[in-house]
Amino acid sequence: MKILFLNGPNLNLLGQREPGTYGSTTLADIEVMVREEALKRDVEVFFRQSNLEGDLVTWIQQAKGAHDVIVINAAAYTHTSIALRDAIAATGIPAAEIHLSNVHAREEFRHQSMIAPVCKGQITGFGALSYVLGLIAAVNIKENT
Ligand code: CA2
Repeated sequence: MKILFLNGPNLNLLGQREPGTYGSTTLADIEVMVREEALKRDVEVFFRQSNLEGDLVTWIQQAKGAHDVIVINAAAYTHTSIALRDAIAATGIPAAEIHLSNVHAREEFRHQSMIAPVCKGQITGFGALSYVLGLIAAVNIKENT
């Protein structure tokens, strides 16, 4: 089973700024946590981050035939990107949306997700644990599709 984790803009800054909102764990630390869990489940994990919308679109397109499930923290593009939504819908690869913070407890503009309707579900507000929960959800999605 191959699971692709996609990370959007500014998530490369995790652990360096705004620890009150996003915690003090870096994206590299989160990747280690996810890989430890993946090992227990005999799952292959691929981690990517970009600040560019087009990179994320390309990786979603390339996942077709290469990965079983996408776990995506699209960061701010969650709330704006029809391109990401169209890419997920077009490839037909099952996807799980994840967030570190609880987007529904924050500013109104974060309550709307462009990608939620084309994802299997949303995990939001559990900090770094959202990524591990995303892995568990992805395994479950794969086993049930
Ligand atoms: O809670 C999440 O995971 C978000 O996807 C994070 C995005 C935000 O735009 C979404 O509404 C919710 C922001 C990622 C930016 O990450 C930073 C990390 C450290 C310092 C500054 C930003």
